[in-house]
Amino acid sequence: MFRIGLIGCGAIGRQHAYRLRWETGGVTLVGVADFVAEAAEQTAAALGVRAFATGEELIASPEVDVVFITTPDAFHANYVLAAIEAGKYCFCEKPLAPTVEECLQIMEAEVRYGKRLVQVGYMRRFDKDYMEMKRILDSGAVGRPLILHMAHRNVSQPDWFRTEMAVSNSAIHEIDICRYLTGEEFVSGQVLKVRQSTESADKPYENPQIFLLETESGARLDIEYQCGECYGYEVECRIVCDKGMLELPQPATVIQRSKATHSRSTEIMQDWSIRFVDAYPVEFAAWVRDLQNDCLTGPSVWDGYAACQVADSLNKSRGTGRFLPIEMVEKPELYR
Ligand code: ISE
Repeated sequence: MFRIGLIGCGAIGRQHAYRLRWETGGVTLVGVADFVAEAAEQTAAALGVRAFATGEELIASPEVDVVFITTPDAFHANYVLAAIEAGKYCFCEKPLAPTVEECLQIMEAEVRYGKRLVQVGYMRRFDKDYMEMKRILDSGAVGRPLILHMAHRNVSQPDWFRTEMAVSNSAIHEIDICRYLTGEEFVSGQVLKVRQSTESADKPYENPQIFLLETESGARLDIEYQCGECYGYEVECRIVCDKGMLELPQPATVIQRSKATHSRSTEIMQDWSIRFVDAYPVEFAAWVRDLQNDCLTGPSVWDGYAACQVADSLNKSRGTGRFLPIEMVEKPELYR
C-alpha cells in the first residue's frame, strides 16, 4: 500500500485527495499540505489525514512514499524537483511547469536520477473515447491523420487567468492529446488574431483564440479556443484521415422533453472536472499499477516538456503573423 501525500488543496486538489483517500485501490492518502494552512487543515480534517505545515515537510516525511502535486502551475517545478531529490515517485497535475526552463531542469534531475519517477496528469489520455480514437488510429483502419480539428470551450477561468495561459495551462491538453494520438511531435505553430467576443470585453485575456500547428509529417491541427464566457464546457476533436475520419462524441446526457417549453433537450456540462470525471479513476488505477510494477508508463516528463515547448513557441508567435519553428532538445534515452 503506497502512502500518498498531496500538496495543493484547491478545487482539483480536494477532489483528487478524496479519490486517493476513498476510491483508489493500492494507495492511501496520509497527509496534505497547502500554502494556506487553513485549506490544508480543513481538507485534512474532512478526510481524517494529517495536515503538514509545508509541502517541503510533506515530501521529506518518512510517512509519505509518494508525492501528489495539485498546486497552482507556478509551484509545480519546485515540488517535483524536491520529490526527485528525495527519490520519491511523484504525480504532478498538468502542466508539468509553465516554463521550458523549469521543464528542462526537471528532465535533467530525473535523467540524473536514472529512472522515471514523475507522471504528468494528462487525464484525457485515459478518457474512454480518446482511448478508442487512439486504438483505431493505431490499428491503421482509417489510415494516417491528415487534418485535426479541435475545440476547447470554457465557462469561466480564475481571476489570475491571462491570454498566454490559454495555451500554457488549458489548450496544453489539445497539444498533448494530439501528440499522443498521432505519435508525432510538432514542428511549427502560430496563434491567429481573431475578432473578440463581446462577452469577454471586461476580462484580462483575449477571447477567443485560434492556434495552428504542424506535425513532423505535415499533418495540420487547428484549435478553436475559448477561455470563458461560453455556453458550456465543451471539447471537440475530429480527425480527418487517409481512409476515413474519427470524431470524439459528446458525453451522453439524459434527453428531457418538457411540457412547459415544448422542447426536447440534453444538458450541456458546465465544468471540466465533471466532463472528465470518468477518466480520473482510470488514470489513477493505471498509475497505481505502474507504481506496483515499479515502472511508470503514463505521460512522462518528456511529454510535459514537449507540450510546454509547443506552448512557448505558440505564445512567442502571438502578434507576429508568422508560423514559428518549434525546436526541441534531443530526447534522452530514458524516454525512448
Ligand atoms: C484547467 O486547468 C484544466 O486543466 C481543464 O481540463 C481545462 O479544460 C481548463 O481549461 C483549464 O483551465
